[in-house]
Amino acid sequence: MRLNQVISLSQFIADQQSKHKEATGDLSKIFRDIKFAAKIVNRDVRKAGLVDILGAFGTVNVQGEEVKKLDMLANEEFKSSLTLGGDCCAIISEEEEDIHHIETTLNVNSKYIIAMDPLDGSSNIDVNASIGTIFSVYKRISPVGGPVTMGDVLQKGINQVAAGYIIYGSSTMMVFTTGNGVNAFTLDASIGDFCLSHPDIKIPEDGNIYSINDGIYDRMEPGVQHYVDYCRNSTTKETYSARYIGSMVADFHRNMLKGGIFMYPATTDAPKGKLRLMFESNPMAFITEQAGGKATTGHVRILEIQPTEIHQRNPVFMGSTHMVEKVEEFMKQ
Ligand code: P6P
Repeated sequence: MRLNQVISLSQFIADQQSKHKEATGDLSKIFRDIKFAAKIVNRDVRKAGLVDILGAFGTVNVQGEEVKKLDMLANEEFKSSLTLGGDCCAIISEEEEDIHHIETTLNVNSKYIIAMDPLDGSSNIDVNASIGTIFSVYKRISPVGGPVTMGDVLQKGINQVAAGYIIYGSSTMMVFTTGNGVNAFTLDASIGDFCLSHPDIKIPEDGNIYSINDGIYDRMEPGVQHYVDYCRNSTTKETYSARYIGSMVADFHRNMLKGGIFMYPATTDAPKGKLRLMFESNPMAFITEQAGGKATTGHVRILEIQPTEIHQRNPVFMGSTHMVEKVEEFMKQ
């Protein structure tokens, strides 16, 4: 691809910013910081296979340094980049119990809050399966300059200013929305930048891929079991394929491009499901809806849920609209 055909992530963000006269450029700087950390995490993830050289978690490597688990490393990388960038006043992370307040002179006067799962699916690293970073951007509600409150971080998903993920797969891609559709950028290591590769992604209304952990079938509610049975016994005209690798970003990304439904239902032993509202469900639901799909708990729109706890969980059904509506029908019966 000739250089003059490439739209870099930085250029795209600058173009988007120019369309909003009121934009201050702070959100563009948040994306700058996320992009920087993503490139560092990408480098570390790609080295993970060299654990014998680098040393496994909890050991001391050949340089005499403590080796951190990659998800903890990713958490530190994103926190560090967002702190140094100066435009984020607080972070909530799947890796941390409470709000991480950023109170440097610059950051304390910024208006953006980040919710992130720094490295989702990290149990897949050892088997070299795709993993990802998931993030949401919110504007604080309480006055800038004061302490960030729980009300600032526990906002409904409809309040997201932006949401995205980075997938560390056969290629490294950054996929995000700022409320004007979904665009994907692929990292070109030779120039060290993300380049627009999938403009204006739309999820097909129908699909034939259903993604769910079949191993929890017996613990699912009957309506979800009936939908899985429906997919398994599909007639010749609607042949379904089961695709599930146990890494949400990878399963979600495939379904978004090809059409399909990703499900993590409530079970008898986990009545709220497994996935976290603030770090997985809300960002992926925002992206889903912006790409023309549907994202619910099987009963209510995910983006309308009023959070009450940082780490709360919820059942997840998201992807092709007609497939989500179909499972909701079974769940109503
Ligand atoms: P299970 C990874 O641990 C994760 O949070 C998501 O990325 C993934 O979709 C889900 O859990 C897999 O969970 O119970 O099917 O292994």
